[in-house]
Amino acid sequence: MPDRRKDAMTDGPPLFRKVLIANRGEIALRVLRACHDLGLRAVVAYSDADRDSLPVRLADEAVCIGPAPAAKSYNNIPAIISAALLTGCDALHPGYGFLAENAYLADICEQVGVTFIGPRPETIEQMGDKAKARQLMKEAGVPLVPGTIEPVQTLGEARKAAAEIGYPVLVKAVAGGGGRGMRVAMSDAELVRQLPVAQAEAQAAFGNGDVYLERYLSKPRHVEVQVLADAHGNVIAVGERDCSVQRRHQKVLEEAPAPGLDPAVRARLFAAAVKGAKAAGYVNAGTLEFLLDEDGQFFFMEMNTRIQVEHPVTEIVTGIDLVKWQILIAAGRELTIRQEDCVAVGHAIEARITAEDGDDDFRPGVGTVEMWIAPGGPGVRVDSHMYAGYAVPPYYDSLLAKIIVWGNDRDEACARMERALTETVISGVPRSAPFLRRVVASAPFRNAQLHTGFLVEHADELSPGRDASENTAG
Ligand code: MV4
Repeated sequence: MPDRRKDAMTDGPPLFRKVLIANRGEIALRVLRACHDLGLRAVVAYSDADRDSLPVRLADEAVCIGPAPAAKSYNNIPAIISAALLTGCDALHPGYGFLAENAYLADICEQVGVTFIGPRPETIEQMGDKAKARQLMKEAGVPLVPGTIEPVQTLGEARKAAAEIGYPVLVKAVAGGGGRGMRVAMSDAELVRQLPVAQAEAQAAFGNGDVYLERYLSKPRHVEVQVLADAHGNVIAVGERDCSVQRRHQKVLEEAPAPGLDPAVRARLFAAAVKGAKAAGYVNAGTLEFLLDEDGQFFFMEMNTRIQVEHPVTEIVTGIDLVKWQILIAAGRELTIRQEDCVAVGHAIEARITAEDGDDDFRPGVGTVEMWIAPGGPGVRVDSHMYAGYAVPPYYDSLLAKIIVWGNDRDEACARMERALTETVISGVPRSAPFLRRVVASAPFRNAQLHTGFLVEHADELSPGRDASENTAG
């Protein structure tokens, strides 16, 4: 039996001796698979709660980094660095969440001779400060939502700025994020009332009362662009994703390409993303988030300096293995993919299955998975660390599985997603799959009437008991 780890990627300088995977769940498994595809050995760092997990079982080595609470394990920088050094790792992949966007971890890695598989610490820091990121993109000529760059201090200042921007305006907390601390003002009179409320709210929530103003876009789409940038100055826009179907700022369904996007708008979006990433001196995989309005105008929101949960939809339509490229780029390899190669073929959709009851306001639940029948067949990929008998730990996010489907066109992808979600059986823990199936089967989703308020707007028609054909076991 030949060792698949010997023959892969033997051209060019050696990649890494061993990679530490400082994460858990499906993304730890995804990174492990990329390592194995590249012929690399990997060590999974795990907490007490994940001792029996699938990534630990499939890893070449595993090392315990502490007790179940993330603060003592997955967010514990000294424990993670020690694990890397003790196991002889010369690279570290942070996955997403936890320390993935922690500039300090990236910095320490550099200092102890472990390659951080991600951007430089300075880039992480810069993009982590949303005001700095906006300033940088503005200077680079990437469009921002019309508004103030600097915080507005006084009511007089705010009214003057709002009159220039044009109503409705959105008051946003400088220190905010995830939609917290936003207030809409439809008119000057409303701004007079809302500004002090927004400032007080921001002060209470973030310990910083600074707010700024933007034109309020009424039904924007969330469209983000995946970029890859190597250490030699090559930057490409791999593809865009539409992630408008969100619930309380948590993405629920993502797809690629963005339905109905005018090719000319896509070309401008890609050019803006490449320009922004170049201006940031970006290296590795990253994502620029934009709001897209109804007339095809787009505006930069923020840049994520990590691999994202929804990266597979881009992989599926482009055939580009993004996690593999993260590792190759970190090892100093030059991109061999050119911009012209980044063409979406067909359509991909991802559904996030969580241990939350989609029929009961996404009530989270813990417990042990009794039965898990994964969907399959043509055009179906499942990224999951779940197995029958798996105990869902209460300490971390409740993502159980990502179901990703491909179709020749969006209709076929939707039909396959409906099939996949119908085949899916998860028992023992609450799950969101039946709700997702209703969303995918709904007329507004089929018609791609996507915007960030989609689930709120259609809440009634997506509530349970409206779908006679539902598989109650699933
Ligand atoms: C907006 C907006 C409309 N107009 N900005 C919410 C999270 C934050 N990062 C940006 N957000 C929004 N900013 C202007 N000028 C609407 C949202 C928004 C949203 C954005 C992306 C994904 C889901 C969302 C859900 C509600 C509101």
